Order: sequence, then C-alpha cells, then structure tokens
Amino acid sequence: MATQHARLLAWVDDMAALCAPSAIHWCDGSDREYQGLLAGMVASGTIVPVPARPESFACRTHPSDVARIEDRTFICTTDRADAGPTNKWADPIEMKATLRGRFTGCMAGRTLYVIPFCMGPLGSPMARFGVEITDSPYVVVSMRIMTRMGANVLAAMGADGAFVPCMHSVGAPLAPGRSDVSWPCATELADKYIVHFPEDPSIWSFGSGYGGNALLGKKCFALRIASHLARDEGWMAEHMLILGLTPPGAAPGSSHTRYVAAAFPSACGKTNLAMLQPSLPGWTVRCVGDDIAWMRTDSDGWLHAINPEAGFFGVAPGTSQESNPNAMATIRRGTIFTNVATTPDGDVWWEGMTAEPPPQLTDWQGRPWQPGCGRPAAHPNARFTAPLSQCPVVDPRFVDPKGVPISAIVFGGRRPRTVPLVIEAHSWAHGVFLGATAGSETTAATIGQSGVLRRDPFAMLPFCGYHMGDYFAHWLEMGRRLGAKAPRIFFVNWFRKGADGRYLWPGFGENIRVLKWMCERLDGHEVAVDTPIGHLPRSGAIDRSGLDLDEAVMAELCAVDRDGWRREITLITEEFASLEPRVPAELRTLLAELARGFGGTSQGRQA
Ligand code: GTP
Ligand code: SPV
Ligand code: MN
Repeated sequence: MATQHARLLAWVDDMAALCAPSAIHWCDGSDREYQGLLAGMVASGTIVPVPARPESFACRTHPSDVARIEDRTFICTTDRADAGPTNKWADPIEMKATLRGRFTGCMAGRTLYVIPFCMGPLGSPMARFGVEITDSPYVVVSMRIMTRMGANVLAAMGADGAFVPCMHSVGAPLAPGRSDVSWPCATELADKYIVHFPEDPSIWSFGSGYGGNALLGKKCFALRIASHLARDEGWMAEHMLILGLTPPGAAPGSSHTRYVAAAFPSACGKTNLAMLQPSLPGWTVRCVGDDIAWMRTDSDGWLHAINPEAGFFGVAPGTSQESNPNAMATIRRGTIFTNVATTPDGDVWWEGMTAEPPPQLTDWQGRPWQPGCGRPAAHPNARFTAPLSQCPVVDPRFVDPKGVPISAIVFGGRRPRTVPLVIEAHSWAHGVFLGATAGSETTAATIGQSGVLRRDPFAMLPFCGYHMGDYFAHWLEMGRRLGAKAPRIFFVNWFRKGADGRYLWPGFGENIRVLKWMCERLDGHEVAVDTPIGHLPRSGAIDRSGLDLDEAVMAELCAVDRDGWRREITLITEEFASLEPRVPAELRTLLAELARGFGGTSQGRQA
C-alpha cells in the first residue's frame, strides 16, 4: 500500500498478527472496489439485490445483532471516576488483555480490510482521520457511504498524520450451512464488546456487525472519542442534526438562511427534521446532517458546525412518501437496506411505508409474512444506508470546510406527557439546564425495553465519552466563550399525547410551524409568554393556517402541567444526585429556581 506512515503500518502489522487473516486488503475507496465488494457479497449471500431500486441491496442480521448495545459499551479511563456513573467502565489494561484474547485468530481464513477514513470534509480544519480494520465487507461498503474513505484519505494523512485506530471484528466464523443471516456475530450479548480508550485514543469493537457497533466512525469515534477530545480542546461533538432554514421570499443559502442544530435521542426524529418538507408555503429546509454535529467557535466568534459524516444510516419504519418524501427520494437508488422486509416484486417494505401492507412479504428474518400474522415485517430498528449527496434537499454547504454558523440549538425527546410542544430557554445557562435534564422514552435503536422514560441529557446518554457532570460544565464554559454570539436554545416535543393516547401534534412537515415561531423569536417578535419552565408560544402565535387543529388542542400542547412538572423536578433531582459531586452549581441553582416556580423545593417536598 502506498503509505509511508510508520505508525499506521506498524499497527496494521500488529493487528494482522493478532487476527491471523488469510489476506489483507487496503481500501482505496474506488468505485471499482465498491462494485467488487458488492458483487462478492451477492455471490456469498451476504446481501441480495433489490431490483426495484438501482444499485440497491438488502441484508438480514442475526436476531442478537439488530441495534446498539449499551450494556456492552465501555469507556476505559485510567481513573474510573472520569467515565462517570452514566458509562460502563472497565480497567484499560485488563480490558485490552481481554480484547486481545477475543481477537486472537478471529479472522482465520478471511480477509482483513483496512479502511482509512476522514470524519468531516477532507481538508477542513475541523476534520479528523481514523483507520478502521474490519473483517466485514458490509462494514467496508457502509463506511464508503457514511464517510470519506480510501486512497485520498491515506494520502492526506501523510507519513505521520494523527488517526484514531478503530479495530473491528464480527467475531465468529459463519457456521457451515448457516445462510439465513448475512454475517456471523457473537450471538451471546456477553461476548460482544464496544470499547473506547479515550486516553489513547482508540476503539475496539468485537462481536457485532450492526450500525453504531461496527461503523466505528459514527458513534464510537465522532461522538464518544470526539466528545472527550472536544472537552480537552474546547469544541463540541454532539448527537445533532444540522439544517438550513430559509423564510419565504429569500433564497436558500442567502444571508436570510439560518442554521439550526438539534439533538434528539436515537429514533426521536433527527433524520425527519433534517430533511423536512415544509407544509407552510415559501419556507425551505436544507439538510447539512442528520445525526452528528462537530461545532467550534470560528475566528468570527460565532459557533460553526460541520457534519462529520457523508451519509445517512436512517430508521426505515415510519418513513413514507407522506412523512418524509425527501428520504424516500434519497433511497430510490444506491442504498443498502438492513433488516427490512422484501416484496415478491423485488422491492423493500417496512411498517408505515404504505397505509396498507402488501398481502405477502418476506420478513426481516427471511420468513413468509402476511398482514395480521402478529409480527412486524421489518425490524423496528431496520435502517437504510445512503449517501447524503442523493438527498434532493442536501444543503450545498454540507461540504463547506468552515462549517455553517449556528443561530439556534434545539433539544427534544419523546414525552407523551408534561413537556410542551416548544419552550425557549431564558438564557444559555437555562438552555444548558434544559439539555441536561432532558428525558425521553427509549426506542428500538438500542437493545433493551422500548418506551421507558429515562433521562437522556443532550441526547448524549449513550454517547458521552466522559463524566456527564463535566460535560454539563463544558457546555456552560462554551456559553461563556460565545457570549453575545451564543445561539439561542429551544426545547421541542413532537410526541405529546392526548387522553385518547394519540399524538396531539401532526409532526413531520408541520414541524415547520414551530421552526417559524423560533425564527420570530430570533427576530425579536413578541410571540411568547414567560413561565417557570421558559418562554412558551403566546396563544395564537404558532401559525395554524391550513392546518386542521383546534385552538383547544393547541392550548393542550402548550399547557404547563403543574403536577407533571412537580414529578419532573423529583426526577431531575434524582438525576443530579447521581452525578454529584460534578453537577455545576449554576445548574443546581436553576433547579432550585424551577422548584420555587412550582411552589416547592428541589429537596423533595413535592408530591
Ligand atoms: P437515530 O438515527 O436513531 O439517531 O434517529 P433519529 O433521531 O434520526 O430519528 P428519525 O428521524 O429516524 O425518526 C425515528 C422515528 O420517529 C421514525 O419512525 C419517524 O417516523 C418518527 N418521527 C420522526 N419525526 C416525527 C414527528 O415529528 N412526529 C411523529 N409522531 N413521529 C416522528
Ligand atoms: C442511533 O442509535 O442514534 C443511531 C443508529 O443513529 S446507530 O448508528 O446504530 O448508533
Ligand atoms: Mn443517532
């Protein structure tokens, strides 16, 4: 391979000696290589073509390998306290010994792929290099869609460029005759490891081939490792979409375009908001990114954001022509589908794609499926992998090496009760409080029970590579640095339910109405009322033109449920107690103020 990078060559030699593959393939990122890998996977049965969509393929995974596994995700710091109580910790020296044992000989008879990749536009001062070693061709083709990878990255790394070594193996040879799943994996949860050594930094992942467990540039590097680097270096690595919002009468990308970054937990609406098709005439939304934002203060003093990724790894179920036409256009070709159902006429299907399911399908496990059979046809965490460049509303600045200036930051979550449609924070510090105390119901994006309310601060609970209390302090510090140029902070909830259990808010393209209200706030219009939880829309301030939604429902969406907030204060008090002694005093003061606003103290006087 054409590299003089001695550290890289030594690492690859070391890993090859450990894993004992029969061949080593350095990925050049070419189309020829990509087509060859796809053809090889079709031949071996790893993927099947999806004839209805050009250059598209589908694969099915083992039932144990369908989502991120938080229980088996480790942050290994020398001092256990630095990982904090929200992360699973292990001793770095012991863990490395364990991992070396697991990886020993694990690639016998198979090919080891070396993937040089870049998170962020090549040449951007905010971009970072990584090199992933894997035994999974599915990971190679996915990384080609999700990142910049190949020979030009290797060239840009030069002879001694810094890179994060990312070691991956699916972990088990496929048993003879086992053709029902696309790749082998360690089928016991206890045999899977997703391990981060932030002090190196390095990543080791064993036993899973799925998404964030295996595409190591994504959650492992761009969030867990990057958040740790960002704290040390004074920037931010966040679980956020980035969109460009332009009001009627102005051109997208003009000085009237505002960029918004939004953090919602996994499967809580980032991809959908990032490429929203506005229902209000004249407004445009352009997509810079749908999952991760790296942000830093530019020389002009404003907060600038890049999307470190180059593709979407999006939730399939719920995606339809009605809910997300731009995603449907993105995945018309050149897409890899994982754990979706397939139709007899050579297409894919998932719950919510059409109002009526097709009469006959093959489900995500390869079994015959009919409507009413009692099982979902697609796995609830089924995903599509497609390049950002295929999105019809991609923002031209998604490749801007300087990133885009951020005017507003939005937090959110799945909250059937208590949390209103939209809140604006009183200040940056109050915005940090809203992010720090965010709760959300769990989803199928992680293995475990769905629908359980938990605190998910900044949508970073599974992704923060250090102590969550220190992370809160870092956010406060960024605000002090930004001063008057700090973005305004909002909180949204598309998921509030009425007494009948149905969503009160139509969501999706209608969410533009909430973005419009935010713009009015940024423009200084009197459209809010002040409450103890923040600024809420004044009655009639959310544009309901052309929308069949009663004033009464709107009032319910924006209501401050005093009993609900008293319960919320108890939950926040518990959260903060679990993070002590590292909760910043400023946030404790804001909690006490909130409690006073509801006639109690944060020490548990409330019911
Ligand atoms: P990750 O990729 O896991 O980080 O998820 P994400 O935050 O990008 O979530 P995504 O946009 O893929 O949405 C997840 C699920 O929520 C899908 O089934 C969507 O259809 C649904 N969803 C998204 N936006 C809305 C909304 O505004 N209202 C409602 N009711 N559902 C939504
Ligand atoms: C998430 O879970 O937030 C995802 C999917 O975006 S994964 O890449 O698997 O982390
Ligand atoms: Mn995500």
